[in-house]
Formats: sequence, structure tokens, C-alpha cells
Amino acid sequence: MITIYNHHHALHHGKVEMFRGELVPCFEIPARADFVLQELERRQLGTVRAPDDFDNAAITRVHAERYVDFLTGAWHEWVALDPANAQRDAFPSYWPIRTFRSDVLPASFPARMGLFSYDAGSPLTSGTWQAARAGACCALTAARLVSGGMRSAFALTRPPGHHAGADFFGGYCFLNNAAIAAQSFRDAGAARVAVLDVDFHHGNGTQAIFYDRPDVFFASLHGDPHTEYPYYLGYADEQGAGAGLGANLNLPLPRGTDFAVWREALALALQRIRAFGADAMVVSLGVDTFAGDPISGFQLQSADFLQVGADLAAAGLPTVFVFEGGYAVAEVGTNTVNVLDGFGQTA
Ligand code: Q9C
Ligand code: ZN
Repeated sequence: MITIYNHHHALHHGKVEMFRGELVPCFEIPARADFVLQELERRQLGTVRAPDDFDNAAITRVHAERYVDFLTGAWHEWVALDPANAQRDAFPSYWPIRTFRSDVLPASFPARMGLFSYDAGSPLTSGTWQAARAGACCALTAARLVSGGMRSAFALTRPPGHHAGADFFGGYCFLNNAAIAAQSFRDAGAARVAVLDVDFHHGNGTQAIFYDRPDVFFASLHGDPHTEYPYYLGYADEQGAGAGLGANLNLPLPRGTDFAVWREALALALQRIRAFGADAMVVSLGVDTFAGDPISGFQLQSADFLQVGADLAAAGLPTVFVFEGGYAVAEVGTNTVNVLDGFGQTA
């Protein structure tokens, strides 16, 4: 399988994230993507190339213009608050929760940072915008290749994307690469696109982006939000709204879920995607379902990921894989490449 690799991913390099009253070392680190690339090369799993460049119009098909403007200048504004900030990751401190206004764009940078985010666990760093933007270009390049007739492609990038909404960051995500790829399939003429999210965490951003749309089906297997991040979305009764009613499928699973049970949920999701009549599929490929993941709660073993790939291939759809979570750094290469290997196609 061809891999579109974000050579600029390490420009996003958070030092710490806020966790239960403490700043703790980031889980979402550059080594994650390096290990996946290393394993791809070790196993000779197809060619690796750089993305094409796309302008922001391809990004604002999914994201709000004022959000993209915010991200573009955010690091500069952070440092302008205090030159010492150049040494610190940027975090929000205020959020416009219920009863506050979100239509007004405050002049204050910290106020805008809260307007455009939903947690304090997603540090913004000097190169976050450059890395995220190049990542979106990886997703767009992969979608363009597959729209053009390639069976599959893998966008290998970080920061991840599936928690990012049209106008907010969170969950280590800034631009929703999977949503950008799905929209790109639509713009290239696919009538119906499915996004299948197999990351441990619910893809709240992707769901929100497509929730009222009948043309993009979103299916997600994830830890039950009653106990797992992102807590406030991802429940089974969320089935889409308006014209999009019926085009959203959440399959929350309890902490401790093993591969046998997880695989049944995958089969159900794939069955619904088939019934939807998707012309193409985007897979939000997080491997934080791995038993050894430090922040997650499922029990998949490394060998299981080969079967995941084979099950996805059996859907028979043109497929773009987009790298998402997976924090067991020593195994993230093996687990991710096992999915692609199990999918088993030749470029
Ligand atoms: N200290 C993705 O997998 N909070 N995002 C976890 C751990 C956020 C995960 C707390 C987890 C976000 C793309
Ligand atoms: Zn995750």
C-alpha cells in the first residue's frame, strides 16, 4: 500500500498535557509516527511519498474559516502575550460553556483559544499549524489517489484528527484529516462515503461534522463514553439528525472488551456501511485498542490487527487509512502496519 507521509509531523511536539491537576508528559509524541514509518520500511510495505500541496480551500470544506485563521496565527499570538511563552506549550484556560456566547470573536487570544477548544490536554506548539496543515495535505493526497483508481492509501501523519470539529481542537487533534479526506471523495464525485473510526476513543469531531448529512455515513467502535474520553458524545442513541438521520452509528463497548467482541461490532459496522451503499471508505486508524495502550481499555493483541485489516479489505471498498491514536509507542509500528498488511493489497 502506498503511504503518504507527513515529513513535518515533528513540528508538532507538545511537551506536556494537563491531566488531573498536573502537567504530565505528552502521550502523543513524534516517535509514534517515526516507529510506524520504520516498521513500514522494515517490512517493505509499498512506497512512501510526500503529500501534494493543497490550498486552504480544501481544508475549509470541513473547517470554519475563522478557526483556520485562529490556528494559522495562534503560536505567534501566544508568544506575543509574553516572550517567555516561546518556551511553553499553549493551553486554553477559559471555555464558553452553556449560557456564554460563541458568535462573538473576542480580541483576547486566551479567550479565542478557549472558544476554539474543548479540553486542556491538547498542547499547541510552535509548529502545530505547519504539522497539522501538512497532515491534511497527506489525507487529501491519499483521497485523490484513491479517487483516481488506486485501491487504497495510507495517510501517515500526526497530530491526529478525529476529535477536531469544524471549529475546535481537542483530544490531541487540530484538523480532522479523516473528515477532510471524506469530503474530498465527495468533491471528486463519490455520491456516498463512509468513515469508519476504529480508534479506542469516539471520533466526536468527525461525527459532529457529518451529523446532519445523508451523504457521509459515520460509524465508530469505541470505549463507552460513560467512562471513557471524550465522555460527552459517542452514545448509541446518536443516529444522525435531519437529513442525516440514520447515517450515524455508535457502537460503544465496555472497558476490557477483547477482540472477539470487538470484531463482532466491526462486522456490524461494515454491514451497515454496505447497506448504506458507500462508494468509498475512510478508516480513522487508531491502534489504541491495543491491550498495552497506556491510556485506553480494550484488549486487542498485536496479531489481531492483521485480522482487522483483512476484515476491512473484505468490505471491498476503495479505502483511505488515516493514522489517529495509539500510545504504546514500542508496538505502535507493528500494530498499525499489521492492519495495512492484513488489508493486503498491492499498489
Ligand atoms: N492522560 C486520540 O486517541 N485524554 N486522542 C486522555 C490521558 C485524551 C486521545 C488522558 C485522550 C485523547 C486521537
Ligand atoms: Zn484514541
